[in-house]
Amino acid sequence: MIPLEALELFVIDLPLVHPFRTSFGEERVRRVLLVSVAGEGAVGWGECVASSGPWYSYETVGTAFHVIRDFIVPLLRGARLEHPRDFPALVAPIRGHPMAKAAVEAAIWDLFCRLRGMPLWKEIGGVREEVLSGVSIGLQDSIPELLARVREFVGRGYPRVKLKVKPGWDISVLEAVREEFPEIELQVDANCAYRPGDPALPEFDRFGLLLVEQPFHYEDLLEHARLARTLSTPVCLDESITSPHRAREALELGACSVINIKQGRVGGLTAAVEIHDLARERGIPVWCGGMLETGVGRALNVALATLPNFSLPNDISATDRYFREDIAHPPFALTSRGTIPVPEGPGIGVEVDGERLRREAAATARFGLRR
Ligand code: NPQ
Ligand code: MG
Repeated sequence: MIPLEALELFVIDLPLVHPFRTSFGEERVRRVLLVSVAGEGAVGWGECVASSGPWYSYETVGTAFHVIRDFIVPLLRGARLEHPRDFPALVAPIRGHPMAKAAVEAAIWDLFCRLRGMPLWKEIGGVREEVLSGVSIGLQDSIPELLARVREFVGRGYPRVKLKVKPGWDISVLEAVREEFPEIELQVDANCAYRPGDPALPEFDRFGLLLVEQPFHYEDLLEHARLARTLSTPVCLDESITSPHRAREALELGACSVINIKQGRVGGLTAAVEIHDLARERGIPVWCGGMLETGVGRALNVALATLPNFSLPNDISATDRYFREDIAHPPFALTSRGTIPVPEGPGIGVEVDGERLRREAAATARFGLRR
């Protein structure tokens, strides 16, 4: 049985090295919620991928704090878990709130693996010791500024670039990027910014893109299916895939031919692996998305992306693409092969700077888990 003795929550604000802008807003500081679960002298860590506001999804740092404190902790008190995979059933009575659940599940996976002296990536059946890296570049004020950013990241060795697009910031941008970089692996992410019938959509086929990510509203699987039938560029879903159930629906409808997997968005690592397996059975490639994670969440993404069907480059960049000083150590760095190496240590393989967390946290809470 997994020894569950105490759960702690920490909210911390980490300044980003560069503002990150999407079709739903701009972030200059990453407000993060970290979860630790302690037992038998070991501590496991999880990061909640919710952000400060309900823009990417309805969850926020505030709602996740509330749901963990008032609903997940009471279910966890005295709970008997043989394996982290038993956690989703325990929290199933709570409807929704996948990011809150995922953060606690992640801390339990890390604790479980650390107690066994086992790296997490091996425990879930990973097959590689480095994962393909990629960089996501936010919306910019002008095309010259965007080109300078692409130049910078290509120069640092990123083998794949993802551009944020929205109506009015799409075709002219792609023409300019393709003119200077005719060969780089390129893909676009609209974060739901388009309406069906937008004249830019069929134009995406001119640019040799790896995929187009989440063009339409997150609830609209049918319009994605319609687009997927007419576009030769693969359609990938992100925001729409909120569970294994929804992934099955999307694949059945032909709404996508690629899936972006984020363990937080789908309710945890167990659900993420389930979606990976389902996609694999159907010949659908997957890749790991990013949520501006600290080293805690980044390490979990790296472990997840070692699974066999993660065959496209991931939104897993080096630590210094986002933060000057991470809360977890050592930082992740890019290899000359355009990959991120998988840490060797037990659990997620990074160590959290607990002293700094306690010193700088904007909020903390501690809960005993024994009956
Ligand atoms: C995506 N991420 O794939 C997301 C969206 C995103 C790396 O492109 C704060 C917290 C700001 C989470 C901005 C990337 C965010 C965020 C964008 C997630 O759609
Ligand atoms: Mg996305």
